[in-house]
Amino acid sequence: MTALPPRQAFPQGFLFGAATSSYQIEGHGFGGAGPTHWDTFAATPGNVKGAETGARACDHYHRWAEDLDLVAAAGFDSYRFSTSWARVLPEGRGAVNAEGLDFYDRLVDGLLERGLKPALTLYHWELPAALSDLGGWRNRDVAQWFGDFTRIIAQRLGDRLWSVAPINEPWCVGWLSHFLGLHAPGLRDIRATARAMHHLCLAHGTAIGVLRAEGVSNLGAVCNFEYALPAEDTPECHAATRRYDAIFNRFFIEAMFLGRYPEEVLEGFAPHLPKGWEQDFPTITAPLDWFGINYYTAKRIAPAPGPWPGTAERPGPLPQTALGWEICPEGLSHLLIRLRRDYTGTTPLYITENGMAAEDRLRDGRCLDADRIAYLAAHLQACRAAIAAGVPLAGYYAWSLLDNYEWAEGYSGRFGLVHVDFESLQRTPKASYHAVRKALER
Ligand code: IFM
Repeated sequence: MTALPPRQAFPQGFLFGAATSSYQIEGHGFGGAGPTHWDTFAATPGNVKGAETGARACDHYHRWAEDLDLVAAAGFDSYRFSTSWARVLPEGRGAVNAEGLDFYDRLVDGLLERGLKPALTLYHWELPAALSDLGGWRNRDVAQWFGDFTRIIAQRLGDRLWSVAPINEPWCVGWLSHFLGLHAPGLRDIRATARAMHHLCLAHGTAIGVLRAEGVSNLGAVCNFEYALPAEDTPECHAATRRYDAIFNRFFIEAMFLGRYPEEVLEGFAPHLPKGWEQDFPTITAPLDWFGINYYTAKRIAPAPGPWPGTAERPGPLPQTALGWEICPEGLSHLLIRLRRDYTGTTPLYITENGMAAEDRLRDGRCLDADRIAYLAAHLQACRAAIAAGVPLAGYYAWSLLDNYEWAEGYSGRFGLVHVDFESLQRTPKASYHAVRKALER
């Protein structure tokens, strides 16, 4: 069986963590949280496998202490988690749900008691339904609403957080949810997409400004990236790949670091962006202390008939995960080297998510996920290759601590280092968890 590279194979101080998100594990039905657009999206036929929701999920809301014990016992240095906007502000604005804020307060203290660095993401996709009613990410006011939510969190938790990022994977919140319609709110509309993607950038910059004003430090951003390759070596495939890459990989990082949107995206977005969008870049480019990269897969791109962007995905030759994602660790080193060169320079980088879905089953009380160990080993080696090439990579978070609610896949996409039985809610560390624990020994 492949072994994970040990802690000692990385530079001194390199940080290892496990990542989760609120709606995917907490149990949104507990503790007075307000409804979110994921609840209504899931309740609409055809959107989510089995119409499953995060109402109970892993019941982390009640079992958080046991879960943090698992993080600490694995030898991780940090835990990446998120705050649910609707748990703290059930209507998205106005009255605070004290029980919700207290929950995160206990969680942060619980992390510190266990010697774990709390790495917070403010928003990991569960928009309060009341704000969705007002247009959600399509409404420019969302930046201010998000800023107000950020201030509440900063004032309560800011003194104890190790790091903060405003929004997880803005591509998913924008493109996947408003253009492809595969995540809440399930729209397929270019005007909605252009506006949502711009407002995500504005909300990101607004939140960074609020956090700095509240004295919170170590602020970053977390975007997802795919290694985009032409399906064939033709000019048409190369052109389609450039468009795909500009939308997926360049839009947000280019806005944050260079204060512009890629020309290839403006070809489609220009008529639909909100008036005066260019004036928002001073807010969007608020300086960052670090940048987080979520990486899972490569994509083979070909042209497609029809309107912009005219791109299609083709199957590739590499082995795939249970969700059909090609396993391509070299794509990670390639992206890291490229992002450092084109955007982030000396800014420290973190892998804020990386992992794979597998059809994990318990047999005799054990889950032998050798495929996940091989996946993690190969991607950690890709990190080492990037470090050797001069990339200032400072840490790696595995996605995810627990099997959890995998959005439109319901509970079928298991990404955890720890198996969760969704009937009994029993946690069972998988072989990958034990492999991580061994690799992280000091
Ligand atoms: O489960 C998700 C997570 O919420 C965001 N990044 C990708 C993961 C796997 O799909």
